[in-house]
Amino acid sequence: MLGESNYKLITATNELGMIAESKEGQDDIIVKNELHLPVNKEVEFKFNSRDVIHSAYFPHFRAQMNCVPGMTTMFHFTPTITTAEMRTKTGNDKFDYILLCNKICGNSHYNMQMTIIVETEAEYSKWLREKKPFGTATATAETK
Ligand SMILES: [Cu+2]
Repeated sequence: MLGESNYKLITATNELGMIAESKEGQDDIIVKNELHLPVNKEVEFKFNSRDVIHSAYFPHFRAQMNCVPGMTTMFHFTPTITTAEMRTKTGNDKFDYILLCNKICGNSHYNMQMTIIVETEAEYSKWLREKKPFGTATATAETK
């Protein structure tokens, strides 16, 4: 369950406009440049936009979804091949799954990209444990 947010609350330290009092948001993890997913587990993506229409494009997963101001769009899928397995399969030890914006949305369009690491459940759990949930006093948006 994701916490509630409002784009009007977006600041330098609250990049998603999270509502601090939202009970569901206390355990939310906020990431910036890298998202980890456990392999063979269904993932639900929900998208919002604070300004214009963007398009979340996952070329390796053959998936794309518009991100629309004022509404939530979503899709779900199950990643079945880890990043490590893909590096072996493709013979490219630098292979990464990526998420890009696929709409020419403005000045920062070139910078709208994120790496997605698909990994084993154990690796994913370890990554998750290292993250500070939104509700902890010292948590701010990760700036990796
Ligand atoms: Cu864009």
